[in-house]
Amino acid sequence: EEALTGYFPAIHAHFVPRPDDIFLASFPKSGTTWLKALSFATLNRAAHRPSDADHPLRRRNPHDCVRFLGASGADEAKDEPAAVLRSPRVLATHLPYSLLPERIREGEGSRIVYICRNPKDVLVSGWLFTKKTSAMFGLDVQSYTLQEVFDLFCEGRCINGPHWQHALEYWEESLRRPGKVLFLMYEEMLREPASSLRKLAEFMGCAFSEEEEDGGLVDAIVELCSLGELKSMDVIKNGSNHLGVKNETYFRKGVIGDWSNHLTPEMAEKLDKIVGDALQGSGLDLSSPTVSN
Ligand code: PAP
Repeated sequence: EEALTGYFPAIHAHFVPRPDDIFLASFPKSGTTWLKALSFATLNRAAHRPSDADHPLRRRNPHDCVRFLGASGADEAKDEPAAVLRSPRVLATHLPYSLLPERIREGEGSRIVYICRNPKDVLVSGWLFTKKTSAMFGLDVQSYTLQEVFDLFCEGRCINGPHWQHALEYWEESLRRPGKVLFLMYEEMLREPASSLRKLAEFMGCAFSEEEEDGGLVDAIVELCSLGELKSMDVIKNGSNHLGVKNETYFRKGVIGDWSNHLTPEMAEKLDKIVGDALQGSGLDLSSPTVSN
């Protein structure tokens, strides 16, 4: 814990959890932006109807509606301390479960929504994102090859890696404490967005009422948060975040299996084997993109 306090000073030293906090947890490039948009729109639907012309999601990147706590993003000790946010707070993290402060994991603990995605698509999405953002800052991207990124990813040498260990920790916790940890699959959400959103709302303690269902609210939120809709907004097309990264970089194709346009069959086979071996017996299967939970 002492070493971690030095490494992630904000989240470990300053953060005081509240019983009604909701954490959105993910390995980078697994659908974080989408999950942020969906949970924000759902929790704030009384104040902001999805049809509102000035809905915050029409004016801001979802990343600016739900902030990261800890390793990446605002420094809890300096700017925008989470303490000023109204309850229930929604905060996001890319940290592995085992590196979350004990205050979040132990006792009553906070509610955590984890979004998981097929690692081959995660890898390719991350490689393309890093190339694009590096080019924005004038860095040489020619030498940043997929082969090199692939080799490092397979060794688990990447931010928050290894991917499968990240997923497994949250998966096991979701089995142990299903009321506290919800495990969602990006691929399942793409296939069944409305039922996934209902599950998310219920878990967050704000299930949709019959009246809301009849009024088409679920579909309206799904539509507002869809890749196409968010991508078409001015703030996404023309804006940048506090790091100077263009908002549009967070929205690319958003499909299942784009890895096949980049990875060779041999690469896919190698990564599938590593992931399959690591997850054997866990009940979590990331080779096929579907999971029953
Ligand atoms: P982050 O870790 O930097 O926040 P994250 O949002 O987790 O990134 O992942 C980005 C991926 O989610 C991109 O996938 P792709 O590169 O394979 O296309 C992005 O396109 C996708 N994405 C972003 N917003 C949405 C959305 N509203 N619906 C579906 N997918 C989305």
